[in-house]
Order: sequence, then C-alpha cells, then structure tokens
Amino acid sequence: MSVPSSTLTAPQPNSPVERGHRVRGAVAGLLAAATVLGVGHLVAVLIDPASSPFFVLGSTMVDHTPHALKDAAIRRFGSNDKLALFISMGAVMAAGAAVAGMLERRRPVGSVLLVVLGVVTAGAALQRPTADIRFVLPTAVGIIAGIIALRLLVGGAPALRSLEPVAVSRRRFLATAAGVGALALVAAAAGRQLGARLHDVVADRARFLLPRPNRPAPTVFPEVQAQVDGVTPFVTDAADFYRVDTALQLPALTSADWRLRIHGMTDRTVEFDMDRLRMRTAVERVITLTCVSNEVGGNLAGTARWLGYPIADLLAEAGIHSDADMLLSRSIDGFTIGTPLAAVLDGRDALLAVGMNGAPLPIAHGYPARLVVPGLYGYVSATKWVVDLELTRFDRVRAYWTERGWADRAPIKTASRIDVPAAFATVPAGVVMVAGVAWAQGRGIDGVEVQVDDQPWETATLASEYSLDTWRQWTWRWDAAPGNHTLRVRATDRSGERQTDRRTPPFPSGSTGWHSRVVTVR
Ligand SMILES: Nc1nc2c(c(=O)[nH]1)N[C@H]1C(S)=C(S)[C@@H](COP(=O)(O)O)O[C@H]1N2
Ligand SMILES: [Mo]
Repeated sequence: MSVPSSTLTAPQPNSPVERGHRVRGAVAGLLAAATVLGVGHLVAVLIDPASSPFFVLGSTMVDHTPHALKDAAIRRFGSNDKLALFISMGAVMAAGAAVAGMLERRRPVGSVLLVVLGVVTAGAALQRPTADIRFVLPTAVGIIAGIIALRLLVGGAPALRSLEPVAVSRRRFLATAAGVGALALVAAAAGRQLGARLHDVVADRARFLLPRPNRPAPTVFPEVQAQVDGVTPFVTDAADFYRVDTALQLPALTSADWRLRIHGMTDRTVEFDMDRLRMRTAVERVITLTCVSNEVGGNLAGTARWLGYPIADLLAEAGIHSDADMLLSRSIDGFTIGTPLAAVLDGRDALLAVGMNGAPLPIAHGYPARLVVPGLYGYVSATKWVVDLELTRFDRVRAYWTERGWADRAPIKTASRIDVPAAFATVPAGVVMVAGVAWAQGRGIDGVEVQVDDQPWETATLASEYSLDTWRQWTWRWDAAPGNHTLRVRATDRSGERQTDRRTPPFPSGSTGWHSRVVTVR
C-alpha cells in the first residue's frame, strides 16, 4: 500500500521548513508589490505622473475620504496629512502583499489578487479628473510585471508556465529576489528621475520675474504687531504658511506652459498667458487666508502679501453675462472651486496672485498662479495652480468640496485665538501678558475680551488694524494668582456681532466657539 507522496514531503505546519516557506512567500509578495509600483511609476512618467498606480490609489482615497476622517487627519497631522496617508497606504499594501505572497505558494491566489487590484486601480485611474484612456497603462504594465515577479519567486521559471507549486532552491530564490528587488528599485528611481519635471518648475520659478505693483500694499507698520514674545508674526513666512490641498504630488506647471482660459457665460472666450498677464496693472494686498477645516484655536490661517491682478478686470475682458452667479475655477490637477461671483465683483481685493511675500508663489502654494479672495474660506475661493475660470451658475454645477456636502457659500466666521501663554504652560505669579489674534475678514475686529475662570470678561487691548481683510492682534495684562486657571477669549466684529460660545465642528461651513487655554500659575 502506498502513502500519498504529499504526506511524506509536505512539511509539518509549524516546522522550521514551513516557516521558511512562509517567509519566502511574504518576501515574494512584497517584491511583487514593489515591482507593480516601481514599473507602474516608470510607465506613468511617459503618460502623466497622476496615472502612477500609487498616486491613483492615494488620490482616490483622498477624494472619497468622509469629511470627518479628513478633518481628523488634518487635525492630527496638519499639513503632514499626505505623508500620513502615504505611510498608512504603504503599510496596508505591504501587509496585503505579504499575505498574498504566502498564499501564492499553493494556489495562484496572489496572482489573482494582483489582477483584481489591477482592475480596480485601472478603473480608479480612469476616474481621475485629468484622465484619458492611457491612464490604465501604468497599472496594466505594472501588474503584468508584478505577476511575473511573483511567479518567478514562488516557483522559478517553470512556474511561469505551470500553476502547480514548483520547488525553488534557496539560492535560486535569493538570486531571483535580489534581481526583482533591484529591478523594482531601478524602475522607481528612474521614474522619479524622469518625473523630475518638478526640477524644471523649480528652475522656472527661480527665473520668474515678479511684476512691479502699480498699487503697492500699504506699509505694514510695527503697531499691528503685538509686542509680546511668542505671539504669531503679523505676516506669516511662506515657509510657515499652512498648506491644505488634495494634491498628492505637486502639479509641475511652468510659467511658460501656464494658460488661463476664461469662458462659459461670457461674450467671448479669452486666454491669458504670462506675457499677456504682465501687460496688466498689478496690485499687492495683505490678506489673511483661512481654511474652513480650522478648529477653534487652530492654526490653519495665515497672512501674506499677495501680488497679482484683480480678477474682475480679467473677467471684464471676457464680458460676463448678467445671469451668471458662480465663478467655477479649476486647477491643473482637476480640482474645482465655486466662488460666488458677487464676492469677486463687489470691489474687494479678489486677486489672481503670482507673488507671495515678495517672491513668486511657492510651488506648494500654487505656482505659477492662484486665486485669493478676501473674506471667503479657501475651499470656495483660493484655487492654486489655477488654469480655468468658467462663468456659470450655482444651480448648474457643484465643485470638489460642495459635492461632498460642504456649504456652497462660505464666508469666514469671526474667530479669536490665544497664542500666549502656550497650552498648559506654567507661568510665575504676577503680571502675565496674554496675547493672540482675532479675525473677521471683510468686517474687521472691533473688540476682544478675555475671561479668567468664571470671573467677569475683561477688555483686551487691540493692536492697530491693518485692514478689514487681515487678522488683528490683541494683548491683555493679567494679574495672575497662583493655581490652575482657564483663559477664554471671544471677539466682536464691526457689525457688532460677538462670537457665539456654541461649539460646532468645521463641517459644513466652519467651526464656532470660544478658544480656551489652561495654564498653571506658580
Ligand atoms: N488646486 C487646489 N487649490 C486649493 C485647494 C486644493 O485642494 N487644490 N485647497 C483649497 C483650500 S481648502 C485652502 S484652505 C487653500 C489653502 O491654501 P494654502 O495651501 O496656500 O494655504 O487652498 C485652496 N486651494
Ligand atoms: Mo481649506
């Protein structure tokens, strides 16, 4: 009587041999996944960086992330939300790839999973805002390369022909693994190198000539700055300016390639390039930008000197139809924003900006051109890398965030923040300077009050007002007695309205509530 040969040769489930096989399977899966991404990235360079499988999956996740999760990510990681996304995506993929590789040893489960992943990713690629049919290629080629790598690693060359498990010697496995790993790395590196169109943009930006403003911004006098250590600088350095956008890779747009098309409900379509833009009157304005996702006390707000061209003048060249009520702007990467047309035309300093704090826009802040509209949260006004302005109507279209439930029109709500003392700071008893900022763009700040514990509200001293469209700093001299204390702040805007104490989250139209800080006095 004969025993089935498999019971003789199959290692026991937990034997060292079996464990070794599992590790090999996991390594094979990881290398196959690296091959998909590396080769996919390389092919993507020939088409569009946005078609790279990793970016396709990442951007698709960003687009479909519920607002609660997006807010949590921004709250926790701030402008590092993308890094956090990439790391968690990489971890999930690595785990999945390792398991798929282990399963592949017995049945081609890993290969089947790769095909499924490929179909899903290719489908997602076609949904990208700037996609055409070529967007499936990087994924397709990457997946084919990944399957070949996986089959080679679990079964050697014969495994490419047969789906039966084939034994591979340890040396053969290591040699193949090294080869596949090197190939994936080289492909990814070559992809990066070739994809270094960003280098061109860096060089282009270094050469970019800023227009000289016909109307320079009023001087930022020292009186607008509270003279207290640790208070926010009145003008935010570009390097410290908050960054919020959906772009996983920075759009690489040179000023030579840049065009702005104005069309839709207009008498004619007009197109600006940088030369045509430069012939127009430039202005410089100091404006405080604010993100709707800013939590009470948060730092998603910043003030800069923006150099650019009044949007209303550009629109006038196209001739606006009187029944248009929305300016739908589109960025080179397909992101859209709907701005109430009235806000662009009512005389406020709504700009197509090309400069920030005396330099060309940083690439992350929209180089070579972006919109800045005072008084409106960024997601309804501040399109970066803008290339298209369409005159349309709110009852016809929705934009990126309004499609996801955020408010159609979103004026910035009055807010105030304590900057010093720092949260949970320990300060010596006696005179303690409390200071911070408050903003109510378009209306102006008329008063700021501070409360210690449950004592009566006290009036803070306001620094000079720069303009209605910038934040205003405040200070308050506190005679601090030992103990733990809670400081609270609230502002009143020029319309006479005082900030409500009702705490609401950023969704759908901006947070409300009073900022408070706990400090220890010794
Ligand atoms: N192209 C593009 N522009 C965009 C966004 C974006 O995701 N893509 N986000 C908007 C949002 S929500 C804000 S708050 C501002 C932030 O501008 P900043 O990154 O320069 O601070 O940009 C706006 N413009
Ligand atoms: Mo935002």
